[in-house]
This record gives sequence, C-alpha cells and structure tokens, in this order.
Amino acid sequence: MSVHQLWKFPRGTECSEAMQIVKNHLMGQLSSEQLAQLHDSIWSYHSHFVGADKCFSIVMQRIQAPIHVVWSSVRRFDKPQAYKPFIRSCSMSGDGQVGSTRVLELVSGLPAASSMERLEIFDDERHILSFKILGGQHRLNNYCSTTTLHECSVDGQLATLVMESYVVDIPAGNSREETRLFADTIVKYNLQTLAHISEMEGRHQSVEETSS
Ligand code: A8S
Repeated sequence: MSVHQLWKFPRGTECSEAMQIVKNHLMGQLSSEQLAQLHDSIWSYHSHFVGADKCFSIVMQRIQAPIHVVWSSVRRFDKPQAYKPFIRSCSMSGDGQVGSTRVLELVSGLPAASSMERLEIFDDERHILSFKILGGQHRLNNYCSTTTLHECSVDGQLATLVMESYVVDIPAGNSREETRLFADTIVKYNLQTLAHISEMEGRHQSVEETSS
C-alpha cells in the first residue's frame, strides 16, 4: 500500500499502519524525533479516508520565520492571493469563521478559471486551517486540504514547519499520479511563496525589534 491509498482506520492496531504510510513519505525530510513529536497532529489532521477513485498527498515546507508570522498569512481565508500566486482575486462571504465561503478568480493560462471554497476548520490557537472546494471552473472536484503549522528551530532560530495534505477526486481520463503531480506542483509553489514572504516579514520584524 502506498501513501496515496491511505485509509483512515479506527484507532487501534491498523492506525499504526496508516501512520506508517505517512511517516514513510515524510521520513527523508524529518528526523524520527520530529516525526514522534508530530504523530498526533499527523494522525488527527493528515491521515484521511481515501476511496479508490481519490488521490491523497502531503507536502511539507520548512520556513525560517516564527510561527506567528507564517500563521498571519495562512489564517487569512479572505486573502489567499497573499501567498497563492495563481489566484487573481478573492471575494469572501461570511465572517471568516468556519462555514464562510470564498469565490476565487484565477490568473490566466491555467486549465481553470474559478473556484468556490468553504472554510472547514479554523483554529487560531493550534494553527490549523482546512478548506473544501464546493465547485468552480476547474478539474479538482471535491478537493479538501488541511494545513497545520508547527514550531521548530533551525540553527537555533525559531522556525516553522508547514504540513499540507489534501484529498481530491481523480478526474476522468487522468491517472492518480497525474492528479497528484498537478496538485502537488500548485501546493509546493504556494508553500515556497509562503516561505519567501514569511522570511522577509520575519527579518523585517527582528530588525524593528533590535532597533526599538
Ligand atoms: C490551494 C491548492 C490547489 C488549488 C488549485 C491545488 C486551483 O486553485 C488552481 C488550479 C486548478 O486547476 C484547480 O491551496 C484550482 O489552493 C490554482 C482552481 C482549485
């Protein structure tokens, strides 16, 4: 069984099997100590129930900026274009809490024009955001993603580990691998942009702190 065929088992013996799949996937990128620390979060937020016609993936990004700086961009459900370069505009309905929806217009040149999305989980304290795609002009039906942020340190400096996992229907005429490659490319690009702007903001804030 590979990572994209992960099943969410009830807690118990099989649970460790599901965890193992995610862990194998993240192994090269994290030490076993870090994996142990992230165990509960991976289990609760990143091991999804995945049917045969669906595709699952998890992407990680280390950011050399404190967690509050990274979260200040991720938490803005009304402003995803701040770090998602393919989004041209966003209009949100609701108060920014769970159940709020947003309609996105995308930049040109993509095989997609718009997306309608609903906020599913929003936890300001634990730094968790999850949204689900309800519709739009694109091919990623029933896309549902969860992003969690984790404090870590890189060379003794406060840093952030971002984990983003998703489940999506495999479109007719495409393979699971094609679907995963397409969505992973977008998610990785978003997270690299998030790293770039957070690291700039983090440096800006630490300069202000030392000069004040
Ligand atoms: C996100 C993640 C993804 C967004 C994809 C994968 C999308 O916004 C783009 C192109 C598509 O074909 C699908 O966190 C869709 O936003 C850029 C419109 C959903």
